[in-house]
Amino acid sequence: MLTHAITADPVLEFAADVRTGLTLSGQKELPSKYLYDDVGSALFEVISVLPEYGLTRADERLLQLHRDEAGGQVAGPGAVAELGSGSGKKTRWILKALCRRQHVSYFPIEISPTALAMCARELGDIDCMSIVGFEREYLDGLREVEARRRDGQNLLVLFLGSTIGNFDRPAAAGFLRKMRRILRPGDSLLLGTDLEKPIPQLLAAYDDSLGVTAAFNLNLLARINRELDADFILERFEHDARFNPEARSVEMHLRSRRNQVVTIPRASLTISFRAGETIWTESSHKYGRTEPLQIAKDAGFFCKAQWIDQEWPFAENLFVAE
Ligand code: AVJ
Repeated sequence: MLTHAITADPVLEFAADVRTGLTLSGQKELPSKYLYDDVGSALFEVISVLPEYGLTRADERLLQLHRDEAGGQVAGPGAVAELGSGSGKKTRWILKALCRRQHVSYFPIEISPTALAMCARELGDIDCMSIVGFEREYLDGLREVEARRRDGQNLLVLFLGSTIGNFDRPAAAGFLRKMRRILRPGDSLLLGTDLEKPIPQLLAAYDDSLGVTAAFNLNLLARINRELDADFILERFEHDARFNPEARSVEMHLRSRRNQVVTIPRASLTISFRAGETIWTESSHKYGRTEPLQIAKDAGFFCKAQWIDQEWPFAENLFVAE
């Protein structure tokens, strides 16, 4: 796979973001994208097969069932861009369906080089498909894909697994508007959105009995130790998953078990935590069934189809740029 990587120093950027997030005057926070280093990406792969976390299985079931209709959007020689390709496992169904009819250019866009490599390994054997990976933020990557696509080539954007749920509602709407401006009329977007469900079920999905999600969350502190020479003692923090009823999101926090001071040399930072104080590390917003349709409409898409999984309420939305 050909890969276009970013040139800026990722460790410096990480240090700057850690500094900004941990010196906020109110709630401390860290950007959720940093959960996905090699260890975090591997832990998420485990989360996706846990009994409590039905989200990935629902996504996969819907993609498998509706791959032909989803792929049918891309007539003629096609291009597929995937935002946050992860392991590439569930994309396989769609790509194979498309490749039966035509040559496909597949452009995974990922900030994690490991995930990109995993995805190339997983999907590299599909005939009639070329892969060019972009180690970029989503919209930057999409702009590059847009610049490279040939005239007359239809583009299908995949944004699966309810990754959009990591944005709050206004940011999700803004993201779809920006995406729409990069696309051409007739291009399509397959968007996976996790739906609202009973709170105990949601909390179990983000605080599983094996402790994998806790490890996934705590790994962010371990990563700061590894990459920024910090001295977080992991036992002094605990995983906390809670439902925020106003935002309708599940939030992950890391709670300090005691008063303590931590130093992060490569971010030039010494930071104190009060007992019970938390670092907010991720939000996963849950949607009502028609909410994604409204957000997409406001951004300039029309809805071609929506498929819902009955076992684990989750919606796969097929939108077309107007
Ligand atoms: C990969 C962002 C969809 O929010 O459900 C899983 C990440 N965090 N368990 C999600 C996650 C905790 C996941 N997404």
